[in-house]
Amino acid sequence: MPINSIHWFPGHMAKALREVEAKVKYIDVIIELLDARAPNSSLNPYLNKISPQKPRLIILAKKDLADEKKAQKWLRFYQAQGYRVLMSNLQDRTSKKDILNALQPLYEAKMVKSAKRGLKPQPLRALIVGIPNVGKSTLINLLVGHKSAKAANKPGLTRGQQWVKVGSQLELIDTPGILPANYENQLVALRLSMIGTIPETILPNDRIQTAIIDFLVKTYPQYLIDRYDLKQQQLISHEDILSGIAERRGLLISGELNLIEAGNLLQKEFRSGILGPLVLDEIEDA
Ligand SMILES: Nc1nc2c(ncn2[C@@H]2O[C@H](COP(=O)(O)OP(=O)(O)OP(=O)(O)O)[C@@H](O)[C@H]2O)c(=O)[nH]1
Ligand SMILES: [Mg+2]
Repeated sequence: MPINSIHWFPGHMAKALREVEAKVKYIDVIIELLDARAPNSSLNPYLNKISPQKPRLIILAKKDLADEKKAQKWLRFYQAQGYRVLMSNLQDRTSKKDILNALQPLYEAKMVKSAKRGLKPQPLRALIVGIPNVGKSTLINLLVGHKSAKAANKPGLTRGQQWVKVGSQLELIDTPGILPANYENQLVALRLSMIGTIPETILPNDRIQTAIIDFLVKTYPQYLIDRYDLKQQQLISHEDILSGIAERRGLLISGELNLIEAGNLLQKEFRSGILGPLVLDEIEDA
């Protein structure tokens, strides 16, 4: 299947953005999640258009799977644009403290504003947004934990938006804003497919696996050599690489090396991070 047959629905994008836009009115800060392995590809460029003025905390999630040096370049890139930026492993409970610390100055600014108007301190209100599978629910669980009670519906807000309390200083809208990925950009769609952040059906597996092999050979050849005991000279052809993997793992079909299974295995291990930490987007792509 040619890559330009990727399904693309501008209508979905418009609807999702309208939903986020409706929530943005009630919040003080947008927490935007990006995948640290694809800090450019996992960005939804239209978010900026609907809320250019809202303070934004960008979290580069899945830090544990990312090539730290390259991800740090992206962190500095977004910082230079004036955003607060953090890199986190959302599965690590200690990340919560860093996130709350990053929001603290915004809370304090809100407190000062409330005090000037003679009001009691109000919690900072945040909306978590990001493309599918980037870690939005994991972040909500990290912040809210198990003990936290749901805040009551607040009268005065249209349709009684549900808020969840995080201590006394922060409240989250309990449903995160799901932003469509920018599938219309073919390179973006390919990279998100490689890390498994967009649905399996967008691109066929052999197309994804070809891209994974090309990327590894070019950027992280040692990962292939180390994980599958390949020789440098095997990295020249895809068939040699897949044959080497099938041989090493005993993947056979009717007595022959099963290259399809070898490709599937590589894809699975690439996504899980077993091969090693990596970043797909080069800073020059920005
Ligand atoms: N290694 C790693 N995995 C993570 C991290 N954060 C989330 N995940 C995993 O990524 C997967 C997707 O996480 P979710 O929190 O369900 O993502 P989501 O954005 O809520 O996804 P949708 O609800 O489908 O939009 C899950 O398997 C999480 O366990 C992280 O920092 N590191
Ligand atoms: Mg979710």
